[in-house]
Amino acid sequence: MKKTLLLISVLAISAGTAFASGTHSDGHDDMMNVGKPGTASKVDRTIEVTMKETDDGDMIFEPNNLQIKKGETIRFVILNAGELEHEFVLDGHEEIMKHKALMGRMPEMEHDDPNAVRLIEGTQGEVIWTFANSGAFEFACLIPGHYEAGMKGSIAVAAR
Ligand SMILES: [Cu+2]
Repeated sequence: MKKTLLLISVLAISAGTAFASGTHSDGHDDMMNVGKPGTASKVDRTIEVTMKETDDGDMIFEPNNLQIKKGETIRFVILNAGELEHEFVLDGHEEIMKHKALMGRMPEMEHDDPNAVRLIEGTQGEVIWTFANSGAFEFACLIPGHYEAGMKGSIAVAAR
């Protein structure tokens, strides 16, 4: 009897794991111009990015200019040191602009995308990302008004 219960729970755990890795795998579905979700065990380096408001009324990312090499897997540790909610969205310029327009129409839109993290003030989160393509990409906060207030940054991915 005990053995049967144990077997069932093992099956349940492995089914859960399979599902989790399925949604977070690096299959073709997750591939974007900017790259794909990275694996924690394959992180090459960590980049810390702080989000905050300034005394001048700007909203910024610090740093706002990143240099990455094609193929690198980066752990972005994002800290919201401001007094408002902010987000970090990683994408190509066009995709950022489309997403921004969508957010303008639906400000309460919640996303659970692997290339983004939304943080309330005083909290920290992370995004692990593999930059599979060289080129110019961006990161931004798409909460209405924040991009215009300065919440954008550039990422240059150099070919090796
Ligand atoms: Cu913001």
